[in-house]
Amino acid sequence: MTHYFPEVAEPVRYEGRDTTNPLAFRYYNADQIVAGKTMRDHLRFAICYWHTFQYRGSDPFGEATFLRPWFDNTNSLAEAENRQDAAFEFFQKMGVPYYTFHDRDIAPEGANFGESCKNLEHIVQRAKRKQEESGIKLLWGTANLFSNRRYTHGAGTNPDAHVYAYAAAQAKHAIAATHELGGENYVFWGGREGYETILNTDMKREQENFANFLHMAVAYAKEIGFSGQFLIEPKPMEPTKHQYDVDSATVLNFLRAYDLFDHFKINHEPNHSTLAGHATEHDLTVAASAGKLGSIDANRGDPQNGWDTDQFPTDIHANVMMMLVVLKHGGLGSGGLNFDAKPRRSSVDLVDMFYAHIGGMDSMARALLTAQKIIDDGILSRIIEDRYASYSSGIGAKISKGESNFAELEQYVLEHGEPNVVSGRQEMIENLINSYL
Ligand code: XUL
Ligand code: CO
Repeated sequence: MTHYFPEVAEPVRYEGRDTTNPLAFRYYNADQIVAGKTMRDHLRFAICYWHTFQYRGSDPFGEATFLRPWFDNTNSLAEAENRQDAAFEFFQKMGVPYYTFHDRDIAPEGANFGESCKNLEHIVQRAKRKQEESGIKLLWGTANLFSNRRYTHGAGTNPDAHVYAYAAAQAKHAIAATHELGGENYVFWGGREGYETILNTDMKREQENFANFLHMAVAYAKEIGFSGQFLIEPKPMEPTKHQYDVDSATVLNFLRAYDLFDHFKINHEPNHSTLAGHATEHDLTVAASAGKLGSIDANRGDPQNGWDTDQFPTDIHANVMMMLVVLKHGGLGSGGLNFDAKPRRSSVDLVDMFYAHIGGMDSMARALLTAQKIIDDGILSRIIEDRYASYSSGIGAKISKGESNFAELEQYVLEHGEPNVVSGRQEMIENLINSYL
C-alpha cells in the first residue's frame, strides 16, 4: 500500500511542554486523566474529510496550491479509494479517535442518482473495513446539499419540489451511510437553506417545507434504527446572503415552533458565531442552557475578515472561554471537537497538515487543563454564586419560584427603598482568567 505521509513515519507522540520537536504534542496526552476522564474522552477529536482531503488551496482569485498525491484529476472511484487510504493513514498518525464527512467528500457523484448511490455504498463498505482495522470511528456524517448546481436555490427550502425530492433522496442515503458506519451523530448544515432576495421568496413556505424535511429525516432514522444524535449547525450567511439557521437561539426557536425540539441538538462552530455577531461562548451558552449542546466544529475566524476563514483554533484564551462552557455543562456527550479548519493556502506541504492539527489539538488540550483548573479552584463559580445570592432567600426566592407578583414587589420597594448598586468586577475577573493562561 502507498504511504502518503512518509515524512511522518510514526504516529505523533506526546513529549511534554518542553519539547522542541514541532511534530510532537506538548499538551495533548490522550491517556492523561482530567477530572476523572481521559483527555481523549473529554475532547473527542475528529478530523474532517472536506478541508483536509478535498480542499486543494484554491480561492476566488487563484488555482489550487496543494498538490496532494491522492488526486489524479479523474474524480473516479479509484481516486476516492486513494483519498480514503490517505485519510485513514493521516487519522492514525494524528491519533484522533474520530472523523467526519459529507457524502460527496468520500465518494464522487455518478452520471445519475442511482450511480451516485452505488459509488457511496462502495466507499462505505471500504470505510467499514478501514474503521474496523484502525479503530477510528465516525463522529458524524452529512449530505452535501449545497455544491451541485441543482441546489443553487436551496435543498430542503427549494422552491421546486423536484429539487426538494432530490435533496431528500440524497439525505436518505447519507443517513443510511452514517448508520452503516456506526456514526454517533448526523449533521444538517443548511448552506443554501436561505435566500438571496425576499422579492422572490416565500419565507414561511420555505421554513415549513424545511421542517417537514427534518420530520421525514426523524421518521427515516426511526425506520432504520439509527439512534445517533441529529444536529443542526447554525450559520447566518455564506454562501447564501441570508441563511435561516442564523444562530443557536434562532435554531432553538425553529425547533420549538415545528415540534422538532426533542430530536435535535446544536453543532456549534465558532467562526459561524462570529459571523452572526456573537462571541462563541455566547452562542455555546445559549445552546448548552437549553440542554442542546451537541458538538463543536472547532475552528476560529479572523477578526479583520468578515467571512468564514476556517482557521485552526490556536487562540488559547478563546479556547478556554469555550471549554469553560463545555465543562460547566457536563461535556460534549456524543459530540466532539471536529476540526472544521484548513491550513492557509500558502501552507502547501503535506507536513503542514500535521502542524495544523497538532496546533489545534494542543491548544484545545491546554484550554481543557486551564478551564478545569479554573473550575477546580472555584473562584469563578463563587463569584457567580455571590452575584445571584439575593435569589436564594426572602423575596428573591419567591421570585425564583414564580410565587411573587407586581403588587408584592411594589410593597417591597416601598419598604426597602433604593437598591445598593454592586460592582460586576469585570476587569478583576478578566485579570483572574489571564492569570491562569
Ligand atoms: C460550512 C460548514 C460545513 C458544515 C458541514 O461553513 O461548516 O462544513 O460543518 O456541512
Ligand atoms: Co462546520
